[in-house]
Amino acid sequence: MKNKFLSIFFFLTLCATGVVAQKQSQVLPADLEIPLRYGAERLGKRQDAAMRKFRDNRFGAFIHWGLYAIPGGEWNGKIYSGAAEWLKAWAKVPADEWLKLMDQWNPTKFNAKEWAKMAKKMGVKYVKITTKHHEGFCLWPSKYSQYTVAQTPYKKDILGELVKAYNDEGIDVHFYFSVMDWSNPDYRYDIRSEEDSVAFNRFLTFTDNQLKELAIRYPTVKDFWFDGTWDTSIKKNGWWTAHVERMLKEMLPGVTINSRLRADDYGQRHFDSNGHLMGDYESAYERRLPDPVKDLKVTRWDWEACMTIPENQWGYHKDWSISYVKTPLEVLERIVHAVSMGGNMVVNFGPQADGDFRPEEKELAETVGSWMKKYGESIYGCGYSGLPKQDWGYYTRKGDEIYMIVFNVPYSGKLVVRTTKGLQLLNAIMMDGGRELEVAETTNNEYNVSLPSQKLGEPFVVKLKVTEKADKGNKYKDALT
Ligand code: FHN
Repeated sequence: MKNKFLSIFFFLTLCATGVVAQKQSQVLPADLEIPLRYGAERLGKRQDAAMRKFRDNRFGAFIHWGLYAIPGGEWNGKIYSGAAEWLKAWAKVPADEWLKLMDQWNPTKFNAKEWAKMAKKMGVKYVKITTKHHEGFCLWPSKYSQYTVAQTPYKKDILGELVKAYNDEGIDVHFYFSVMDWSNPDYRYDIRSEEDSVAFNRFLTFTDNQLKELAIRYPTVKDFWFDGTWDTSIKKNGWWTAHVERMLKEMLPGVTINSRLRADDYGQRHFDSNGHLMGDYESAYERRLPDPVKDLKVTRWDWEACMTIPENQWGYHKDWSISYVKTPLEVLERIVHAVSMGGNMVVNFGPQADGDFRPEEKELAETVGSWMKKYGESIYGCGYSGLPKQDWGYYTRKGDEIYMIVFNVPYSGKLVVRTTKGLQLLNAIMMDGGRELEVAETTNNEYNVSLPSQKLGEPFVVKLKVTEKADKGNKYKDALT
């Protein structure tokens, strides 16, 4: 298994950068479509209430918490700069030795209610929790594995406590689940023999059992976010990914599932061989975002991006000085960028082994949270505006209200708004304080919004009231919902 880590990591990077997914999003003409048994379950965006809630939430937090938080990127005195949750691979630690970390799992500062309060204050509408990462350690007492919280000094069902605490604060819970499992000897990277096939089928049954267990134990879960699904073994078993999507949707009506789970009959991932999105939303934008001018095609489907605060640390790493760490402002800009293109954004947190969060993460949660408190109206329930991007920042939109989220104030103090044909700007108001701004139409479909002369400080929002006369052929109009 070990010697495969490197190639897996390269492939994983391709998946993470979305190269694999993006290449496959060219839709074939209907008469040339290839018949598929395990392709997309549906064409176009899902429009039911659960999906609308997923979309309207827009802003979420990711929690990567597992045994890797204990060494925090250091093994036998050496600091590894790769992602902390991959330390087992970087330091070539055998599975049985790695899993001995369970004896040290005792997060005495863990307080689910405090975590939920922090999330609420940050303004996130949902939290994605790693139920099980690649290492195989389960945050719930799974009866199908010996590597769970129940077998640690801590003993308690962490996942159960978190689901309850977040739900009590009105926050949706999504489950991250890694199919690839380094603790299970039946896992295979490829199927090359009858023995591989038998072992891998046992593994798929084990995975089904764990998924059913999660769905039964925690029925309020709103979403399953699959990871560790890039190996040839899984691509050769596209039927299984389609089966999992159906199984979970039958067990939990309304549940949403990410595209990363899926492979079709020919092993195509995210988008099937006919170019149709599989699962309910595209999930390949990891630590990067679509270009706001060139990549507008993403507004045709639902999508969710996720990002780390340092360059590439998901689990807790004790030394953040090894890479660039984004400022709260940079994180905020990425959230706004995603929403402006009709996507969701999930910001990752890697709690410490003692159950507390590092100071940088607490500070970020505070700063982003106070901005959301003032301007969250321009994020939640908002999406793509249909207007061409301008240098001052990003637009988001909810019906006849367009929000200008301003990151760069031009020297002129005037914000250019170029509208699409038929869309008329009625007024412009500073969201903070409610002051009406002067609007001058400069040429057809172009306006200048004059900012007040006082210093503006943090990114701020101008709310535009617009009216749309008729659809004048805006090709992304469908994306406005
Ligand atoms: O290998 C994982 C990584 O540790 C992390 O969980 C991210 C989150 O999107 N997913 C994988 C890489 O794509």
